[in-house]
Amino acid sequence: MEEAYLALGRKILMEGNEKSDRTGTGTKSIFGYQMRFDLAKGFPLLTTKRVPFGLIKSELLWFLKGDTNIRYLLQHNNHIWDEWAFKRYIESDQYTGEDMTDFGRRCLVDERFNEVYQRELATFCERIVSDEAFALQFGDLGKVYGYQWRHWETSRGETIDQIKDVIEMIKTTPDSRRLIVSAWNPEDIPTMALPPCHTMFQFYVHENKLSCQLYQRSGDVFLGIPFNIASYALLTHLIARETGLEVGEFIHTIGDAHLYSNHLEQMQEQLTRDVRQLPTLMIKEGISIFDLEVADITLEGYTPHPSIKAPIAV
Ligand code: UFP
Repeated sequence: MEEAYLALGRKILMEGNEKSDRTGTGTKSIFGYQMRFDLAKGFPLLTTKRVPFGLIKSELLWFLKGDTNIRYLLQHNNHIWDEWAFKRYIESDQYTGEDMTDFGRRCLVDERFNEVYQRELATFCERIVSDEAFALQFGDLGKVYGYQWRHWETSRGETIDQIKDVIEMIKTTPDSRRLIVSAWNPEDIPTMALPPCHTMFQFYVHENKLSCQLYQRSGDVFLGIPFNIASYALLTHLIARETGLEVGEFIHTIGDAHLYSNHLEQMQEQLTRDVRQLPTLMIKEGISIFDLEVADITLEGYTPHPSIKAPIAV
């Protein structure tokens, strides 16, 4: 199964179009790619490098709770969304520290700046956790995934809980071809810290098995995609459990699948490693999908190769 991911990395290295991008980093990219993972055969968390499953769990539970404030993530030691909230903070008139414009790129090339940036970011995160009012003002990322999944706003001023609705539809009309959750809300894009990358997903039920297909508009193949695969595999397990079904396939369809120019060597290194046995997912029985906590979800038999460090493009 992991082969499907490695084949994507190999293909981009060999055939990817050199393309400039929003972050100024530069990428190699291809357009339109699909991977299939049979979830009955194991949980698709990569073994050719360690992928931090704890972060994937807490982020997905955060989405499922409908939360959009990084405070919950920080309370679970999850820092994957920090930069997006920090960006909003430094652009506000309340930020009085050193100029942080373009921090994503500057911290890679300027060591002194990186130190100041790390200090400012750490102070920001500490304050989000300790100061609730500050968290309310600056911890919120706007109408990101959790908001669209659980509180989609209609023009009539009502809200749509897409996750509750899709669970109900899977139970009552499993043959439906409309089992869709969309995070892509054109009206809200301008207010979002990051327009959704995983834009919509659809479920399919056959022989008591639940499959899920994701359309991801943009995928950072080295850093983002390994997370996204595991996150949607976990979501498929959670929804299957909630609807009394077994797991089928997770099908990952990607629009712009890219490797950043400063991830090429890391991808090459990963491709030299041999694939190991996939882990098994364990979820505590008898707890609703909306009440699950990180400790209720565990992995058995995850013995990956060591992680490979790479800079994140913001
Ligand atoms: N990205 C992912 N997966 C995610 C996520 C972001 O790969 O779940 F949130 C990457 C894709 C891209 C960048 O490299 O983040 C988003 O930039 P853009 O909006 O310009 O596509």
